[in-house]
Amino acid sequence: MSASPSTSGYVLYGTQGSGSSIVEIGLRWCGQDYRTVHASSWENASEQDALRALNPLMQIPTLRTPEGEVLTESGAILMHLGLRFPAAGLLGDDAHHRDQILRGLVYIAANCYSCISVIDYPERYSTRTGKDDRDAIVAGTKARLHKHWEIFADMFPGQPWLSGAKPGALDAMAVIVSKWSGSRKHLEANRPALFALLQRIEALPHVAEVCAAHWPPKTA
Ligand SMILES: N[C@@H](CCC(=O)N[C@@H](CS)C(=O)NCC(=O)O)C(=O)O
Repeated sequence: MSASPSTSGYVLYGTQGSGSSIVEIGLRWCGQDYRTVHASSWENASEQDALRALNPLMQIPTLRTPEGEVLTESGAILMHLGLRFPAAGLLGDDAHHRDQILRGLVYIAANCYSCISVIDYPERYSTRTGKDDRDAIVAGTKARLHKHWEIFADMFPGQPWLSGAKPGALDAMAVIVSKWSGSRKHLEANRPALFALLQRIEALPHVAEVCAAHWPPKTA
């Protein structure tokens, strides 16, 4: 991930292919300058001490605001950006859409992103250490994750975007979290309308740029 020079803007801790991409989309939609710091819990050759000092969970995205405040939790960071830069419209343009965007952000964080953590680190969620036990946790959690996306699709129809008349915070969160653990493939087969909407979100200018940097097209 390339770092854009900034001395006074936002500082985003993250790495390629991770949830820090959610915040990059939000920052770009708000026209905010930011600098990235390469850090993750799984890359020893990254700024792990600095990340741990800001976020003891060592999770990314972790964001330092221009004022030096530390923000974690992707949904909360998008809410912060939406409230601070209302003209960008991340939280919609009326109370009804705002309420549904907040609901959707918490839904994805609580029901989808949380499953990704279990799938990535099943050993954290079991007292059993055998491979079969881990495999069973991963398989069960993946099935539950896909169910959660189906329910999301039924509850949050595009109007025409997930955030309402314009793409916003819910679109940024959904487009990235749905990239993991076979969710898109599952939606393609089971909820094609949401799958198509996610493709449209991914084609939006700032989203396409961020996704190309985080998931570079494979060269044959
Ligand atoms: N609840 C957090 C979850 C963040 C999260 O799980 N991030 C992953 C990367 S996409 C992470 O840093 N995992 C490392 C770990 O848990 O050790 C959020 O919504 O931002």
